[in-house]
Amino acid sequence: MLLPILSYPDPRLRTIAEPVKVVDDEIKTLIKDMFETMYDAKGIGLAATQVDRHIQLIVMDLSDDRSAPRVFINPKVTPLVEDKKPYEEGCLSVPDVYDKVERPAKVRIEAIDGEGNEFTEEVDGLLAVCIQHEMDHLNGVLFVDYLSRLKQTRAREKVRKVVKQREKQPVTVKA
Ligand code: K1U
Ligand code: ZN
Repeated sequence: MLLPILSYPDPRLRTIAEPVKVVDDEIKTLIKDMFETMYDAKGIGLAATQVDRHIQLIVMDLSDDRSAPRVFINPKVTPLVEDKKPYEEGCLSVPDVYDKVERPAKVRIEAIDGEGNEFTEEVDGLLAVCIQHEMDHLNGVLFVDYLSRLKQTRAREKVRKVVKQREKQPVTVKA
């Protein structure tokens, strides 16, 4: 099932997510729906906050062919280096807005996967960027918060236009 994605500046995007208590069938259905929603929106990541579910759950797929789905439940992310790298970020909750954000280049992720198993991983590159972006969502933070006030105002205007345009478009039904 496709889930509606909240758009900036919706105040629900500022909600702090609660830890997941148990990886049960309800969570597994949400994970499935979040993947469907993320793939449909052509994203590489999605936090539960963005679909108005305020629990610590992230889905991600950095592959070109949707072959590498990843689930992060109750993630803890620790920077491993002081060195910060800029990356041109986008966000499904801030459509058509892209800008450079600097984040630590290497991080440790401690999380639970979609089957309820704990894992630890040290990552860099796009995975490090994306997990920090998604962690921010779970903490009510958006990448535009790192930009100037002027850029935030422009982003709000841009999103308002995109949402208005999308509302005008006819709904397409997939076979
Ligand atoms: O959290 C989100 O809204 C998903 C977001 C993840 C992300 C992309 C790039 C940098 C950091 C986090 C997106 O998937 S944005 C849309 C997108 O497909 C994309 C944008 C830039 C590069 C790669 C993909
Ligand atoms: Zn985002």
